[in-house]
Parts: sequence; structure tokens; C-alpha cells
Amino acid sequence: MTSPITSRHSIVPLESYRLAQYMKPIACFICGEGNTFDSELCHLCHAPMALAHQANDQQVEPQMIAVIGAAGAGKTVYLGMLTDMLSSCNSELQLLARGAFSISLQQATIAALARCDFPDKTPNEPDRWNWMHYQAMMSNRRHPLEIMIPDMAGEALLEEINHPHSYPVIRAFLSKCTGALLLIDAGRLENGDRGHDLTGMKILSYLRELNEQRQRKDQNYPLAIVFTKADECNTCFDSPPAFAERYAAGVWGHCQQRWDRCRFFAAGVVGSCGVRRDWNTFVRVPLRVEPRGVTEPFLWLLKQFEDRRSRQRRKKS
Ligand SMILES: Nc1nc2c(ncn2[C@@H]2O[C@H](COP(=O)(O)OP(=O)(O)OP(=O)(O)O)[C@@H](O)[C@H]2O)c(=O)[nH]1
Ligand SMILES: [Mg+2]
Ligand SMILES: [Zn+2]
Repeated sequence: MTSPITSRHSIVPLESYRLAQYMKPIACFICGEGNTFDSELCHLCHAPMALAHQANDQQVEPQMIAVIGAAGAGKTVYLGMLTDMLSSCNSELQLLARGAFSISLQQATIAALARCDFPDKTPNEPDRWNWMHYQAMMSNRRHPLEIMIPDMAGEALLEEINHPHSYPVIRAFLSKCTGALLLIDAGRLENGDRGHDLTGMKILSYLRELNEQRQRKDQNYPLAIVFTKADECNTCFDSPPAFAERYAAGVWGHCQQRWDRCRFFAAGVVGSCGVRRDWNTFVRVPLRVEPRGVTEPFLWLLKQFEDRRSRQRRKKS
């Protein structure tokens, strides 16, 4: 009801009906916390509330894909290139962004690569992360898939693993995700840096722990292990599983024993890198963009979702 307040000089409408909208909380899609209808970010986990509004409008449950890895593994560059390749080409799969915010990461990555630079490191604050919500249209399927992917900071992920509950959004997202891409720096592995294998194992153990707490039956969702920066390695593209067995024995063993649906991939976004001197520091810069193996892990993951959907449909009928 709009009841006007009259003053000596003017009439100001008192739109008290607007307050009623605040009575009904909107649940955050990621953590389930109640928020007011006009919140932009969830007050608890900082995920965009647009995800909840969009998901409420859709009939299909979105697939939540976790792209995880240590800081500097190449998540932002990989995701930016992947979404750019799949939104512009019109082949097997096309991604259509839901909401302008979904395009920010792609835009920042492509702009940086175009000026021979890499995008900035992802900040640790969740309210500054890019979230992507896409509709995936596959040429041989009638029903599109809804997909949500956040670009999380590697440092924040490890902080959450070392100190559980320090980043509620990471925990909430990984507890709900339906597929994951674990990115590991292949160049460092080949140079004998075992730290990346150990970090990979740590992340996988954390995922496993969260999976065991799930009530749903599909605890063992598909997992793609992607060796990034494979352009810097001699052997990675030849056989990613053989590379894993030789240079990432811990991750390899963990996947063999504990993950039913797991596959190894190699990817590289740039053809070669150079070094630029910025004052007293040396910064790596891409000399040319030459994506290789970028779409394969993602297409494999979507195929796993499709197969699961077909199995569920068959069971129902
Ligand atoms: N050679 C090569 N280097 C790459 C590639 N992708 C990323 N890099 C290098 O790796 C660095 C880190 O990449 P990011 O994508 O920012 O890494 P990230 O995993 O998002 O790191 P955080 O945001 O800290 O979690 C870049 O600045 C580049 O120097 C690639 O495909 N090839
Ligand atoms: Mg990043
Ligand atoms: Zn939330």
C-alpha cells in the first residue's frame, strides 16, 4: 500500500510495501545462507546472488565445475582461454554467457594476452573473484547444460585446506561441485619440483574428505587432471598419463586407487614465453598465443555429465 505523507510543501509517497520484500530471504545458491532480495553478493560467502536468481529461473540443476590448483598453476589463463574459445567457435560445443559478469574473466585474459602480458594473479578476497555462469549448447544434444565455474585463488584454496572454514565459499562450493579440473604446473614437475605433486595430493585428499560427507550418491564425480604450461615440456603432450606416472607419482597413485572417473590431460595456452625486465624484477611474458589441448578436458567432463544424465533418464523410464 502506498500511503502519502503530506508536509506543508510537498507530498512524499510512503512506499511501505517495499519493506515486505525484505521479509522473504533469498537463499544463496552456493552456501544456502538467506540474503535480502537486493543483495549483490552473499553476505556470508560472497558468491554473486545473481547465481541464485538465475538458477531459480532455470528448470535444470546447474553443473558446478571446480577449477582448482596451487597458486600460479595457470587457472585464470586456462579458464579465460577456454571460455573465449568456446564462446566464439560454433563447433561441437558453444558456451553462452548468462549475465554480463560471466564475461569479465574472458575479457581480462584476452586483453592481457593481446598486449603480450598475462592476467593479474587472482586476489584472495572472494568478493573479487570472477564467477561464470554459462549455458553449454552441444551440437549433438537437444538439452543444453547449465554450468557454473568460479575462478578461485590458489592461495585461498590452500589456506582453506590448511585451516578449514577460513573460506566458507570454497568449502561450500567444493561440497556441492559435480565435476573438477585439477590444474598442475607441468613445467615445474618436469624440473623436479615435487612440491606441486604434494599440493595436488593435498587437494585431492581434501576433495575426498568433502565427498565422504556428502549425502548424495554421486560422490565420485568426474575429475580431470590437467598438466598446464605443457608448452614448456618435452614429453607431456605425448602421453599425459605416462607423464603423471613419472613426474607426479603421488597424484597418479591417488587417482588410481581412489577416483573411478579420472583422466589425465596436457594443455598449453601460449606457444612460447620471454622475460621482460620491470625495474628490478623479471616478468614472464607470452610471445605468442597458441592454445593446445585446452578444450579437451572440459569436453570430456561435459560428456561425463551427459552420460550420467542419460543413465538417470534410463533408470526413470
Ligand atoms: N608457458 C606458459 N605459461 C603459462 C601458461 N598459463 C599461465 N602461465 C604462467 O603462469 C602464471 C600464472 O598463471 P595464472 O593463470 O595467473 O595462475 P593461477 O592458477 O590463476 O594463479 P592464482 O590466481 O594465484 O591462483 C602466468 O602469469 C604465466 O607466467 C601457459 O599456458 N604456458
Ligand atoms: Mg588466478
Ligand atoms: Zn553464500
